[in-house]
Amino acid sequence: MWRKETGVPGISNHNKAAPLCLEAAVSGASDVLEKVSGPESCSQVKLKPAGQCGDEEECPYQITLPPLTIQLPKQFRLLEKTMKELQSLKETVRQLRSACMECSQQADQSLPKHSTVARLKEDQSRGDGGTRAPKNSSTSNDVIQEIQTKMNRMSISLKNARGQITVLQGRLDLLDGLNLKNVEEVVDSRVSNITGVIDKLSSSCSTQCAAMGSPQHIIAPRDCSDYSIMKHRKNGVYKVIPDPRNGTFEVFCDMESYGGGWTVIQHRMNGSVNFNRTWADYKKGFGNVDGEFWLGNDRIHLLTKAKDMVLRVELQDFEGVREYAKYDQFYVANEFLNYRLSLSGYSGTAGDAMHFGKHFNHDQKFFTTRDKDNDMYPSGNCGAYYGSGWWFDACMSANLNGKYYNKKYKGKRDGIFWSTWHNMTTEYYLTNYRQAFKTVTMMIRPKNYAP
Ligand SMILES: [Ca+2]
Repeated sequence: MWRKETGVPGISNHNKAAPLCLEAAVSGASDVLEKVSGPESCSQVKLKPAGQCGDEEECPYQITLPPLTIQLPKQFRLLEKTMKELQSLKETVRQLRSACMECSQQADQSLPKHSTVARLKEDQSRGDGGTRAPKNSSTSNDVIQEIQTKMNRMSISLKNARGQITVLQGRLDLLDGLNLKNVEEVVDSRVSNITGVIDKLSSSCSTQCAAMGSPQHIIAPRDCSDYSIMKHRKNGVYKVIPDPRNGTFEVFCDMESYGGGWTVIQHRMNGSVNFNRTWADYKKGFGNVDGEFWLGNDRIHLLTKAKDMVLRVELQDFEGVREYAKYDQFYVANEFLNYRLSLSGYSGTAGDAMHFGKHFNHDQKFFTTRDKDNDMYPSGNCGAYYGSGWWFDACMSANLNGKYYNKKYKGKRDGIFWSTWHNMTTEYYLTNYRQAFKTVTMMIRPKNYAP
């Protein structure tokens, strides 16, 4: 129920003649307004004089009326609500109209002029402007349709792009899943194998070329085994030419031990030569080939690429004990591949110290010197620590280029080392004495050599 204490708007101005006004307002609308104050409220009506009577028989009186309460039916409230809704609807229509006008203006501006002009011309040429909707409206409809089409196209492109992104994301996830280290290892070993094959091919080619170019058909001795075949049976220094393009150099040949034909690539016998050397020294070689020496990584590479080579390591301690380790395959890659070592097929008595286990394996390792760290030890340089150039892992189970000790020693194991030597297990602690070796020899011979 809607109540009004002081009257209905539009009525309050006529408070002085309330009954009259009520009558006026009620006339024709008696079903809307209802006077609720009963007859007894009339007794509260007070009338008192308000001044002297005038000359024209009129006397001023003041009339006081009781408060008026009017109850209106709920339909009246609905009416007001409807009015409000109508008002808001009107406002919405107005806003829509203005928005529509703005929109069509923008579309006209953004569209290429020729298309609008063309469409207008088209409309004019049809001559049906009069019977159709006004031209402006038709044009704006077209514009809206065109925008719609463009938006559809953009939405499709967007959907396609999203699809492509999803596919790419999938591929990225796959790549993430691959262990990069495994990939590196596979690539490394493939490169190493390929390099080996290329080296062999290039070597056999250059040998053939040299043989064909020479009228006497004399093949230059590529290593000591060629001298052995030519019946040279004496140990000593010989000139070899493993690759005609790289010239000759001197090597020491062991023609007497184990069938002869051995090209010596390293020898230790008295500690007269310092083996704690730089990359350049190990590359070029140092010492004297008829004394202590390292033949040089470039030369070792040339010798092992010319033929499939076998390596024999000879060790002798200060008690005169001799042991050996033989490897059926021995190859040293070029400098570009950091003279990577390939070594397999062990036999012998000294034990396979070059493949000590999963964590100490010198096969497929790069050469490291104190000034060039290619080892597998991330927080330091094994070459610098052990004062040697070698195919270090992280770091070693064998190191034939370590320091030369004249007798057993204590402390850092930086001497000549072969971890599988028969009594090596007794020197686990730093307080123990370490094995020292009197002589070490590394020598190679072609795998198919027949003495
Ligand atoms: Ca390192």
